[in-house]
Amino acid sequence: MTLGFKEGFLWGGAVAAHQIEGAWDVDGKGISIADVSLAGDVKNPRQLTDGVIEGGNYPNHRGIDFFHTYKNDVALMGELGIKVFRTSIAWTRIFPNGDDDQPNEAGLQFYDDLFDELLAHGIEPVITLSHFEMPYALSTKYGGWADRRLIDFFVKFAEVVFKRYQGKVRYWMTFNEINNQTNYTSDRHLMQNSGLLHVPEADKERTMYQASHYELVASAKVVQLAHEIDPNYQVGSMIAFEPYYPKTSKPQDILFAQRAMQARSWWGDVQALGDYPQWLTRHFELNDWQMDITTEDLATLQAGTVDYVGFSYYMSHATQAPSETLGDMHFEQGRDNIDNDYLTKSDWGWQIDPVGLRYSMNWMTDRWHKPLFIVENGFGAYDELTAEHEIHDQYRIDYYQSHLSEVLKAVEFDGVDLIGYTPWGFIDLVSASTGEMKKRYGFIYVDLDDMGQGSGARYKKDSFAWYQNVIATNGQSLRTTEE
Ligand code: P53
Repeated sequence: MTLGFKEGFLWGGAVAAHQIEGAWDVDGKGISIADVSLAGDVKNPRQLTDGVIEGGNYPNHRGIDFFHTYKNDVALMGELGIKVFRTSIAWTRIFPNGDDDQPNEAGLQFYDDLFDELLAHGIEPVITLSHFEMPYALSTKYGGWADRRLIDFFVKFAEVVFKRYQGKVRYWMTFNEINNQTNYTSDRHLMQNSGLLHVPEADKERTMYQASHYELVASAKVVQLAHEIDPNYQVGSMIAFEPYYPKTSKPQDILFAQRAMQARSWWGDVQALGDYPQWLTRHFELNDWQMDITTEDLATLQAGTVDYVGFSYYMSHATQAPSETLGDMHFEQGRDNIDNDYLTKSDWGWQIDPVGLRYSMNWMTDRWHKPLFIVENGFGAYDELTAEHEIHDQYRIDYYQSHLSEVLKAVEFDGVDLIGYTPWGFIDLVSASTGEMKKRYGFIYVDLDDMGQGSGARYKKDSFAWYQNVIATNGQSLRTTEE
């Protein structure tokens, strides 16, 4: 019997291309949907512009300039001791418009260079194919993922990179946080996930489901294609797992919380089990939506289930029944989320819940019967840089210590099969939800502010040495500080 994390456990760090690379228009790169998202903050949601507007503050145009600094940053990763580095391939570096005939060689070369640099430091790349950065032209020309033709464009992109990086990459994921569009009343989520622009209010929910369906078919095709190209390829889903708790033990609250879980996680059902859940098929019927879901699609979904479940975990939610009778239950995230009195929140209002991570790991394992890979977890916080260039981020260490302790319990006591752990933003980067730099996640501080001002210098935070030790001891160091 092994206790603790298994040998070869994949300790790592995670980022996404558009949040770090910058160089948004360099070497033939096309405009991505992230490139038309202005900066916002905790109170003001990011606005999307029609094309790139002169003088706008577009933080993803800058990122942390990783496109130019990656050699230095990879050396820091080596020092941290990570075994895997999760990033994405910016689709627009390879196919600037998404529907181009030929891939852009300069873009392909950049990732060859980056992957070679990583491998030279003993770090294996883990790659997300689509991480909130699809080609903007696919939105304007086709209406984003609401158009079936996007399936072929995506499969073509995947085929190019699967062939090109064979031997350099083993673990892939198809769509980042594919289920974040549960929050379909938010234009940002419709845009980030599916490139959907200006959808009429009354049609948002249906459009979200239709776009999701095409993404799921594309995902299943790509899983099969990966296995044909290289039987060693492991392709995962990527679900933003946010469990829902009932406010009370009142049966109506329990039932409604169950619907909330179903509504947020059905993408995982399709990707892991190959089938639509019955409540959702019924939901389509009750709404009289003529969904474009063919028998051939259903066969594709069955044949293209994922090898592992990749997921992010930041927070849990609570909810309560909106009525006593609960007939045709309709969950709407923006409306139905309530505070959990037992939890505290980050400065951005995200409820901190380490136990919820163990709960989630059990829930997913019971339901999906796949190995799990925690590909994001972390704490966005304001950091203070001292005059000596130090950052005393004990709050971040506390967050990781408490979450990883629960992960260890899930592995050790509950027998969950976990492949690896890649904390989000091992280096500070541009926030996806707000576009801020000051919502910092890293073990490494990047001296840049929300307007892109600063030296760009990298400084190790206190959490750097802490995580370094966790990796070096394969998680055994987590035990010493436990009460
Ligand atoms: P930021 C919302 C809720 C949960 C995860 O988020 C989310 C989001 C963002 O829409 O995104 C994931 O930067 C995502 C990353 C992102 C990270 O979590 O808003 O996969 O791209 O940066 C953290 O604090």
